[in-house]
Amino acid sequence: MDISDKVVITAAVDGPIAVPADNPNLPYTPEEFARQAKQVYDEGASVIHIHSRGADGMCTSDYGRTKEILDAINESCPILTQLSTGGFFPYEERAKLVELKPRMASLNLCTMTFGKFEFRNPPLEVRKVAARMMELGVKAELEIYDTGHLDFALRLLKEGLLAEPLQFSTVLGVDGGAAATPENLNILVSRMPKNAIWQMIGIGRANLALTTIALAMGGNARTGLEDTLQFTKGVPADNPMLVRRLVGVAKAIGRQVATVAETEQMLQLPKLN
Ligand code: KMH
Ligand code: ZN
Repeated sequence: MDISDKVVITAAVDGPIAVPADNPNLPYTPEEFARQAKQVYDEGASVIHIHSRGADGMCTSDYGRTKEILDAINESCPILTQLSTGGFFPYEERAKLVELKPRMASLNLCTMTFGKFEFRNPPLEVRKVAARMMELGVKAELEIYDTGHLDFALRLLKEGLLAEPLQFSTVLGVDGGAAATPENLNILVSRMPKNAIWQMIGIGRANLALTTIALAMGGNARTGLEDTLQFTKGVPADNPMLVRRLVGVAKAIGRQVATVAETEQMLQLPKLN
């Protein structure tokens, strides 16, 4: 099979907002992150996107705790780690996490309304962390919630702060970002550079429909409890079942999941420094 028939599946297992009371399957101990990493890897995910969590189950930007979680995942299976620099902690604490050298880290480009939160991404700080990620060899996963975010990423590329191929995540369905519609996805994808790599992140009820559309368009796709807490209306999800369903959709339309080695090649991940 040609590599272009392959699809990178990412599992976003927790996210910055949900608490354990929202869904009992949310991982928060290093052991549980490791166990679920292995489960989603066995289901076909080659990348795991994580937000660090403390012993109380709440999100944290604590450097030591995040290291423990990353180490536990790396010991459990070969899945590629993608660490979030998002969330609602002070920007310097979020930025410092890239020093842990995950293979990838999210990079959010612009400040925005995010449901009931303000998601701060000050332009000078974003530039600093982008430059540091390049130095370290940590690939930026560019989360774009609207067209202006794509334009800002292109500006950073021109400034030499991002390396090609750009790796975009189109995030649709956040209150404060663009709505989860096929039209919005199409606008974003059609404006990306030809050599860009992209995946769909569909928030909430739009998760399954939008990731399915993205798979049919040739994109990569992400799922997990960060993106939807429910499997179907009223039915709580867990991470392995969400990945299993997405892999099933991919296979049904003739796409095979990429292994870790194929993913490294497809995403052109740099060597860590
Ligand atoms: N839940 C995401 C869409 C990130 O991980 O960098 C928002 C977020 C971004 O937290
Ligand atoms: Zn995230």
